Amino acid sequence: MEGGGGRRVVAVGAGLAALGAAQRLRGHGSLRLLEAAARTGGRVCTRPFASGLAEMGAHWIHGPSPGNPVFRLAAGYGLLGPEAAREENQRAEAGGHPLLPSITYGSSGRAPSPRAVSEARDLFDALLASARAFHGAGEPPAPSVGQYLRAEIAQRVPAPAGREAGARRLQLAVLAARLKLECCVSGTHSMDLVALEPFGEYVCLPGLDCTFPGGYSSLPDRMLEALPEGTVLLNKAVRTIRWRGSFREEGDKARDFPVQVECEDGDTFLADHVIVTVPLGFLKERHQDFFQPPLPERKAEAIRRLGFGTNNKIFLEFEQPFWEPQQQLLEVVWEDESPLEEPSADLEANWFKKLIGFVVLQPPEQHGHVLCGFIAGKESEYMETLSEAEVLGTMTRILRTMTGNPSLPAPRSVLRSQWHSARYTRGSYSYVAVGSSGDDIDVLAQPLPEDPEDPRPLQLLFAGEATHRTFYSTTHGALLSGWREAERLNQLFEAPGPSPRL
Ligand code: 6YU
Repeated sequence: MEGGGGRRVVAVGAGLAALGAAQRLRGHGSLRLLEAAARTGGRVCTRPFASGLAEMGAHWIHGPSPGNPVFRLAAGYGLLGPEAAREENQRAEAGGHPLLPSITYGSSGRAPSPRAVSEARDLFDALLASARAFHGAGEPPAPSVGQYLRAEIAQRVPAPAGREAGARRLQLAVLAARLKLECCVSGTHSMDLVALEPFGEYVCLPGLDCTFPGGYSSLPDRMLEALPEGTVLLNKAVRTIRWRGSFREEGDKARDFPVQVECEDGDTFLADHVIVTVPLGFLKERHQDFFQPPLPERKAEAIRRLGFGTNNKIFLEFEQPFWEPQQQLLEVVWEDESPLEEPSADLEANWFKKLIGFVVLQPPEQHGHVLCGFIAGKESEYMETLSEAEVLGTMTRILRTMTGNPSLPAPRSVLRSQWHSARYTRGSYSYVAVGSSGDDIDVLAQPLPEDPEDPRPLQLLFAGEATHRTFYSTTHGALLSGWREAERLNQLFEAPGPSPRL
């Protein structure tokens, strides 16, 4: 393959963006995917846990409906359950959140009034919808989603006198919990970091979020099976991409390539085109020395400005459930918290208060009695530095407090994700941060060299979730970005003109 004629294409990474590009690329001479990890799938990563499976990364298909390419692909491979296939399921508008029957626990160990909880949530949902409406508005009322929401909350939940004070405190505590949930959704430490004006540019597709009965990894596994053997090289971390060069293969002086990809193990790959699909977190940390020559300033700026934060999961396996069979989401409200007050900066003492609660893995016959907690931001990054035993101990303490049952049995086992420590990811997913906009996403996606008349076009192409303007942070955004870059190359290969230099 290496010695053959035709265009040589290398993709860096083997997550959904790179696998998607590999699926769609036509007419190339050779294609190699170089993946740093020992597995494909990237941030789609299913692991065995308890008697079932745990999704360490992507969990749901967000908006499983015909407009979602991950849904179409997964359905075509027969990877989805009967629920997802139902037409009503595909038509339902859930506004980007999985809709699950829930119960709310208060930090005092007493259940807060369901009516008060649902009123506060309705208020929050209305405010969030109004935050999305500023997209395209010249002058948004605040720079960030968090500042806007807090200003609205201060106005709409005024300080009452006397007996009402307790009800207001609960309302504020529920609103604080909702803000933390949004941090998980946006993959950020604080909604104060998420830009208000572009917030509504993210598109929620219709459909009730669904999971993969055989694990999310069954999708990249199937995509991999369809590729010729040897296309993906695992444990092949790329150290440097040299572009705008003139590189020759030993023993083949006739042909020169504009790009050389050097791996950490010393192997090199020459290419006409390299599709870079590494996560934005990796680019933020490494772009200066990863590309030689360095990226143009405009692209480097976009990398710096766009946001990339951490959302982690904590799986807990129980001998017996302490929740009712119909409950699928256990939410946690810290009754002394308020969005109008600064959260504690003492991570060691308070990291666990950022946990939003737990999703119950379904069905129990497959998974056992397993809860999946979600935690975002710096607290989540701090959690990554603790031992599993420490995480399990803290989770046991929280659950005993919340349920008001000091002898609640401790979980039998624990498993947590550590996306911020992951060297080739450095966080969970992207968001449009204060000071950036959707234009930065487009700049990030722009191929190089920038000059369309360059005689050696499309040396570097950029794919990955953070390069999709309306579906960033999702698996469908990643897949579509890979298809987009493959199509860009297909058009080049199929364009009339001089045949590839051999
Ligand atoms: C979704 C969901 N979901 C939870 C958690 C995480 C993510 N997402 P990849 O990283 O996959 O591939 C790049 C590869 O490159 C990788 O394998 C590296 O090892 C490799 N690499 C890096 N450096 C290299 C080098 N030097 N050399 C060689 N190789 C190198 N998405 O649709 N549903 O439920 C979740 C969730 C904990 C971490 C998610 C979810 C995000 C997706 O997982 C992610 O976007 C894609 O898998 C990325 O694919 P890729 O190919 O781009 O990169 C308004 C507004 C709000 C906006 N947000 C709303 C949606 C919220 C997103 N959902 C999150 C929720 C969960 C639970």
